[in-house]
Amino acid sequence: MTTLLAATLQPGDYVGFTFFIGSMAMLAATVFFFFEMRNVDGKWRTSLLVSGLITFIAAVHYYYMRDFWVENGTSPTEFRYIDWILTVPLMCVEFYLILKAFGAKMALLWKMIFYSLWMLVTGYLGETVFRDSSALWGAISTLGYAGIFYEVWFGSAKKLAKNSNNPTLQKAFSTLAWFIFVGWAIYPIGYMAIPGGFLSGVLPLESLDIMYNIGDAINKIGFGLVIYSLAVNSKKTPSTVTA
Ligand SMILES: *C/C=C(C)/C=C/C=C(C)/C=C/C1=C(C)CCCC1(C)C
Repeated sequence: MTTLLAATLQPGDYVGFTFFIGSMAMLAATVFFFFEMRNVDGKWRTSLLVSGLITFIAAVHYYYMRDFWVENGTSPTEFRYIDWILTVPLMCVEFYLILKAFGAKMALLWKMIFYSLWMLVTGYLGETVFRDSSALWGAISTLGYAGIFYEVWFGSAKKLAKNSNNPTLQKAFSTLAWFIFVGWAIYPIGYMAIPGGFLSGVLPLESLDIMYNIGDAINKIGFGLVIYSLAVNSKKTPSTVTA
């Protein structure tokens, strides 16, 4: 029992590889976002701080999750959902923060947080307590996902971005909306690998963790980088680029 856990990572353990890569990537991204806070305009610092907190919370959970995986060879479901229940609402906060200057209200933030909690709590139940009916719970969970999707593609968040008349903001917002559409869709695909799920005959159960790990890296780090480039590009105010 004194062996280093890292030493138990076996050749061919691709899920384990993605846990280790994810762990390091989250750590590196956290350092980057925190250090870059001093290089952006004051009004963007909170957004960058939140980006760093998202990857920081994930880095800590990945540290536990990779050990859990190499030790047990099973999905670290609890750590996974504790991580998500903290980080997904923080991603909603990111939307709120960038839209605040253009009239976003707290009600929008609460609505998005409610949708994400709905999505995650019901997803957790389907993955654990009611695993035999994971498909049903996955469908219920998808309603929460659909709520967030609607908000950023058609709802009030979308309208605020549209009315901002700020092309830099609009570009960042639409990239984030694509993350919600394509990046977040990775998770339900992994979930469908659970026995009894729509893809359980096609995907081995290991794909669940591979998909979740890839999804986390893309979405958490990618989201943060979009916010970062928004902050950097917003520096170029019209008065400084003319002439
Ligand atoms: C950083 C973590 C993120 C962005 C996690 C996102 C998770 C989802 C979008 C999960 C969605 C699910 C469904 C839409 C249905 C099946 C159950 C879930 C929870 C995997």
